[in-house]
Amino acid sequence: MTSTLITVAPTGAESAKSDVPALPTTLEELVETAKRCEAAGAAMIHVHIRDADHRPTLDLGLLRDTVTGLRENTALVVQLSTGGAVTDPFDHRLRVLDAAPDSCSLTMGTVNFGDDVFMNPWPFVTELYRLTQEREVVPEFELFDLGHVFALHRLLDKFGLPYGGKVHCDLVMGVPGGMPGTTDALVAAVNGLPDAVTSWSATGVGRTTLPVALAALSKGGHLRVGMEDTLTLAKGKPVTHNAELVERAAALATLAQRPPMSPDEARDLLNVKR
Ligand code: KMH
Ligand code: ZN
Repeated sequence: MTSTLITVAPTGAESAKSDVPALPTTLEELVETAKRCEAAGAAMIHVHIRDADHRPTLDLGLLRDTVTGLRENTALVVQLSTGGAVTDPFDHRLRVLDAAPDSCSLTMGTVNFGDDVFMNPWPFVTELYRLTQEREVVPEFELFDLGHVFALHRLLDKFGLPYGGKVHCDLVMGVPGGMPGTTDALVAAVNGLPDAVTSWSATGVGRTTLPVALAALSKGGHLRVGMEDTLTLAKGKPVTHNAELVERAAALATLAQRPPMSPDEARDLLNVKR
């Protein structure tokens, strides 16, 4: 392990633009964010988009424009969220693959999500997985809980490897309802990963961001950071641009003797379609 994949998740579906004006919600803001985050060390972008009223949407035309805009302006690996918002119907979430991203998120089970429920029943998980294989899109398995780790064993045993043959996971920690953002939980999850896993990253929501990043680096993992998961750099210090979180992650990774990898290295790591 010589370098670190830094994924930026700049927007998410949970925060309102009116509450967080620094959240990139237009295509112009997203592209500007992507360029600055790439310069700061990000190699992949995890994308949720918003409509003209800054509300989460899975509109296919906007998704396609977003993939095009990011490809034209950056070299980042483009990963579209198939999680969307907790209110998005399954058919809209499946349709995300029609926008032909390099990668997509694929959550391995249902999880309580604050006061809501993020629904990922097994038949949906398997249908989405088969679709990624058919469309040649590399999934990133989102693991919010230890049970999701073992659901990944079941999925790979039954349906085989993803497109490209690599298996990349992201531990999403500290969601109220999922596994906590602690070193102990991270180690338990990583120790339970299937042998077929070739790389993994971790992200800690809210104040678990730093402990999770440090634990991930020391356990040999990669990093996901961004305003989807974290809105403050420290108590009372709001993030004013996603690049600040990427810069901090890059500094930590460099300190750990594992500097950020380039988008081309990330393409090799994940074996996305060229
Ligand atoms: N917004 C959450 C309900 C993903 O992008 O795949 C789901 C989420 C996971 O963010
Ligand atoms: Zn997401």
